[in-house]
Amino acid sequence: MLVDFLRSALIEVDVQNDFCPSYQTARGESLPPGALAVNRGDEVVPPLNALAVQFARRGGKVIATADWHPAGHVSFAASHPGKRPGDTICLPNGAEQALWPEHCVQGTVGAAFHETLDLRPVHLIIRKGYRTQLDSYSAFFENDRTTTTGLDAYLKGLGIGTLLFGGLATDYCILYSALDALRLGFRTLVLTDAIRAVGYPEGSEEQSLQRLRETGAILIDSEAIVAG
Ligand code: VGL
Ligand code: ZN
Repeated sequence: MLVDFLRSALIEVDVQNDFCPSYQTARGESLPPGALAVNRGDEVVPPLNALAVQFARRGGKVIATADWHPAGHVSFAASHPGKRPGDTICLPNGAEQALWPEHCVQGTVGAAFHETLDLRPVHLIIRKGYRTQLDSYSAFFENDRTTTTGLDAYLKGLGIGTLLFGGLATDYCILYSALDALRLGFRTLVLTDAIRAVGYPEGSEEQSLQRLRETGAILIDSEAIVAG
């Protein structure tokens, strides 16, 4: 068996409206594209839903993460006079911070999970990036590399050794979450049909997949898990 469900968790990363393109809700309303819409971002939902049901049924854990920023967050270009999305700034601690459009502001429609994401099988929701001066791409550590979300301890406490990642976006939150997972000693699978990339800067999707492969992640189609 590819995955021992009892010792595995599915991590559904940031499947939120602001990362999704325009779509029709179940009530027939049209939602505009999210503030940081990822091309075909909503396509991650069907494979994630299918796998989440399998996980819940077979005793695995399902965790959803959410980017959850306060208004005026350090990662918003609008918080820095004269800066635009795509620019970078140097933080007081010397680290580089990429600047984005305002996105996933706490409590807004943009920060809500995409309405087609099935939350019934989800055991735990991890919110990240909710400190004004600190961004977080990884589900494990905020970008200062020391502030923990508690996810590592949760998983280790349950004896979970294998993680499967899907969601948004390949070149940011998936990349940094999966790299941290590898560093923390988890067997790390990235679901190639259940991720989509921002694609900025150019080539970032291919570079991210390459880096994940080189670091030891297993890139695999989610159907192989369901079938296996
Ligand atoms: C993300 C950019 C900014 C992500 C979050 O979820 O990949 N990307 N904030
Ligand atoms: Zn963000």
